[in-house]
Amino acid sequence: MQAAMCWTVAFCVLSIAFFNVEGQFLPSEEIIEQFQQVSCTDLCPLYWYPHNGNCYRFFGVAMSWHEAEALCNMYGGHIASISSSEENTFVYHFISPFERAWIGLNDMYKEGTFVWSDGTDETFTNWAPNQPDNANIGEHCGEFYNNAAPGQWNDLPCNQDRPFMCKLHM
Ligand SMILES: [Ca+2]
Ligand SMILES: [Ca+2]
Repeated sequence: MQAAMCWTVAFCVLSIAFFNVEGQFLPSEEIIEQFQQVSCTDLCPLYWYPHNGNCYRFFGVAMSWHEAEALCNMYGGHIASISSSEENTFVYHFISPFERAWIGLNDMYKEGTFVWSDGTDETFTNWAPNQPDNANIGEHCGEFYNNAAPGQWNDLPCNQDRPFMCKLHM
């Protein structure tokens, strides 16, 4: 995947690097400037990490699920959805140093019916043992659980503060 991304970047660079619209060779400063402005569909915005056609950005500042979702919305994305074991491993790689972090899964609209905030079908789940349990006054937002269940999920009150990963569908 990394190699594919590099080839994509290389193609984008080459498409603008050698000649401008008048057919003149561009000096390196202009190449760099135009590269920063170029829009290639497989490239992610600055500070966003590409993976399997999507872009991801981890935010280490803890906030409520709704605040996190609103921040992701500002960038045109959502709290990361996870649709496969492979994607779960990828996202957890960024999150694991923080131990617990929000995911986009929630059942705030209908108790027990979990949906992803970005509309992804719930085809993959990775709940920790005995979760989701909707404990106490109710838990409606999903998170990566603690290190007792690495990479597995728990439902939690949405007003708790957690770091999170945003995801852009490209
Ligand atoms: Ca619930
Ligand atoms: Ca729970």
